[in-house]
Amino acid sequence: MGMTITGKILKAHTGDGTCEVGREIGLIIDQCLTQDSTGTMAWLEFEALGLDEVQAKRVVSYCDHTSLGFKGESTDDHYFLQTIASHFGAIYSKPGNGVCHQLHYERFGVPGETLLGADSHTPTCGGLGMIAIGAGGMDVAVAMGGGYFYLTVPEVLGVNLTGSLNWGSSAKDVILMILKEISVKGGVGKVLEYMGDGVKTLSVPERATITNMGAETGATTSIFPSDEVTRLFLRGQKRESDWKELKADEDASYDDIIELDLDMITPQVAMPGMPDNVHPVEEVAGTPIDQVFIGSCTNGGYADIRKAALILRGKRVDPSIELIISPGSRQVLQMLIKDGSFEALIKAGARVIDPGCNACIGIGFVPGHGHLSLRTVNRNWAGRGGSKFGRIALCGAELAAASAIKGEITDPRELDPVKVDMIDYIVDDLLMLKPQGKKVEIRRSPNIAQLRRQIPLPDLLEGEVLIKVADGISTDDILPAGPSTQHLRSNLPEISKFVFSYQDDGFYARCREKNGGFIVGGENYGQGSSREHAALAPFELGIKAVFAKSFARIHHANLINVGIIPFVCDTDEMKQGDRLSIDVTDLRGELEVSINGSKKIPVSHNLSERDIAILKAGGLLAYTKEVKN
Ligand code: MIC
Ligand code: SF4
Repeated sequence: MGMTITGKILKAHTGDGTCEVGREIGLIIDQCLTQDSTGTMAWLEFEALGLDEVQAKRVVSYCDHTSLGFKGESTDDHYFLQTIASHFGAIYSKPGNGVCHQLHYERFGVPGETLLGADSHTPTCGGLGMIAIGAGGMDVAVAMGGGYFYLTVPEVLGVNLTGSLNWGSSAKDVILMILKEISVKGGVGKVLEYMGDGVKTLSVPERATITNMGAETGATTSIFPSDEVTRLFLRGQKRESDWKELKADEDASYDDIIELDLDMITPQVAMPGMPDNVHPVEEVAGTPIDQVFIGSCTNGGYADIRKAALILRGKRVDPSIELIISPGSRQVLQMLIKDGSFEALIKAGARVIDPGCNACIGIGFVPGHGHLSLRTVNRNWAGRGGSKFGRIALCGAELAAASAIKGEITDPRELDPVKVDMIDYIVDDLLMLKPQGKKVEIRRSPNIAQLRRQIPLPDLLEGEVLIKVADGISTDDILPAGPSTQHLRSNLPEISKFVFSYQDDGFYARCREKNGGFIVGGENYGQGSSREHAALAPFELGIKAVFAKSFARIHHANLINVGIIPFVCDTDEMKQGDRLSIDVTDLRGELEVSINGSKKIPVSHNLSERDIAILKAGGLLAYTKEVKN
C-alpha cells in the first residue's frame, strides 16, 4: 500500500515507537520556533534543562506578539529573548521583522522536515510541505534540547482539490468552507493533507493561509505537496537548494477524503463566536461594521495586501470606520513600498502598522463596545480582539477591502476584478540575528519570575470545584490575551490573577481562599492557542485537575506538562462548590471521583504510559531531568 506525504515524513522522523495510527511515537524534530509571548517561558524551561546549547538543527526565537513594546515589561522580555537565544545558539528575529509563521516559511521552512513551534499556528509551514506542529513551551524546550516530541500518530484526512478559484474567492474561503463542513472539532486527531489537480493552482502563500487556519479545525497539522510551485517560491527566497519534491504515492491510502471544487468556492464570512460560524457573503452582506483589519499570519502575505491595495487604489475608506493594514513581514512591507501599494493604501485612508501580531491579539485597535471588526485573522471568539465587548468576523483580503470602502460587509464580486502581478521577493535578513554564543550575557528584568519547582504527585487529590464552564472553552477564555496580560507572560504570579477573568472575576480570589481546587469543563476544553499559560497560571493557583468531557490536543498536553491531570467524565454530574476527592495512586487502574463524600462517578483519561510518568514526577521538566539522571 502506498504512503501519504504525512506518513512518509512521520515515518522518516520516528525516533521512538512504531509509526502506526493511534500509537504514540517520539518524533525527531528538525526545527523549532518560539515567539515572545510563549517564548519567555519556553526559554526559561529550556534553561532549566541544564543544557549548554540548543541541539535541534535550527531554532529561531521570534519577537512578534508584543513587538510594539506597548509596556516596558514587554521590551524587557524582548531583550531577555534576544540575549538568551544568542547565548544558547538560536537565531533571533527582532521586533518589526514580522510574524513568526510568515517569516518561517519565507526564510527557513524546508519541505520534508519537521517543525515544532510554541504557537498553535505553526502548521502554516505545512504550505511548504513540512510537518509543522504547534505545542506548548515545555514540549518545544525539550525539542530544542534534542528530545523527541511525543504524539499519537494522527489519521490522514485527504482534501482533494479540483478546479481553480474565481475572482472574489480566495484561499481563506477554502479553509472557511472546510471549517463549515467539518467544524472546529472535525480535525481532532487528524492531519489534513491536500492533493489533487487544484493544488498546483495555489501559490505557497495561499497554501500557507489554508494550513495556518487548519489549526482552527483542531487538526494536528495540515500539509501540501512540495512541487514546482514550491520550488519557484524557494527560488524567489534565494534558497532553491532547500527544495525537494514531495508527493503522496499514487495508491496512497487516506483514512477519509473530502472533495472540494475550487470553482464552486464563493466568498465567505465567519461571523462572531466561532471560526466555524461560516456564512456565504450573500447572507450577511449589508451588516454594518466599525473596523477592518487586514494582516496576521493568515493573510499578511504580499499578494493579499497587494490585492487590497489594488481594490482601494483611487478610492477612500468609508469615513465612519477605520482600516488597519498589518503586513506579515518586513519583506512584505518592502514589496508593498516598492510597488506603490503602500502609497495607495495611505491615500485611501488606511493605517499601515509595523509587521507583527499586535492588533490580532488586542495590542492596539481593540474594538469598542458592541463594535463589529471585520478581520482577515483566524479567530473570532469573544474577547479575542482585547475586549470582551467587541465582536470579530473573519474573511479574506478582497472581501475585507471591499467592505472597507462601503463601511458594511460587502461582496467583493460587486467590484471590478483586480489581478496581482508578482514582483520579486525582497530578501533582507537584517533583523535576523545570528547567535553569538556563551559570551552573551542573558538580560533579565525583575518581571521575569522564576519557575516553580515541579513536585511529585500526591496519592489523593481533594478540594472544591472552583468554576464550572461550558463546552468549547478556549485558551483565550481561560487566560485572555490582550493589553491586560501580554506584558505579564514572564510573571506567573501576576498573570494568574487573570485566569477566567472574562468568565468570572471572583475566580482568582476563590482559588486563593480555598487554596486551589478543581476546574470542571465540557466538550473540547482548551481549544485554540498553544498558550501554556492557560495551564501554568491555573497551576500557580493550585489547580490539581481539570474534569471535562473532552480536551483539545495542545491544551491536554500542556496540562500534563505542568502537572495538572486532565480527567474525562460526565461533568453534568458536577457543579461549582462541590467537594471532590480522587485517589490517584494508580492512574492505570479504574478511577472514580467522589462528589461531596457521597456520590461516586467513574472517571477516565487519555493518558499514555509516558503521560502518567510525567504526572507522577510532577511535570515534564521534573520528568525529563529524572530520565536524564
Ligand atoms: C494566538 O493566536 O492565540 C497566539 C497568541 O498566537 C497563541 C500563542 C500565545 O498565546 O502566545 C497561539 O496561537 O498559540
Ligand atoms: Fe500572531 Fe495572530 Fe497569528 Fe497568533 S494568530 S501568531 S497572534 S498573527
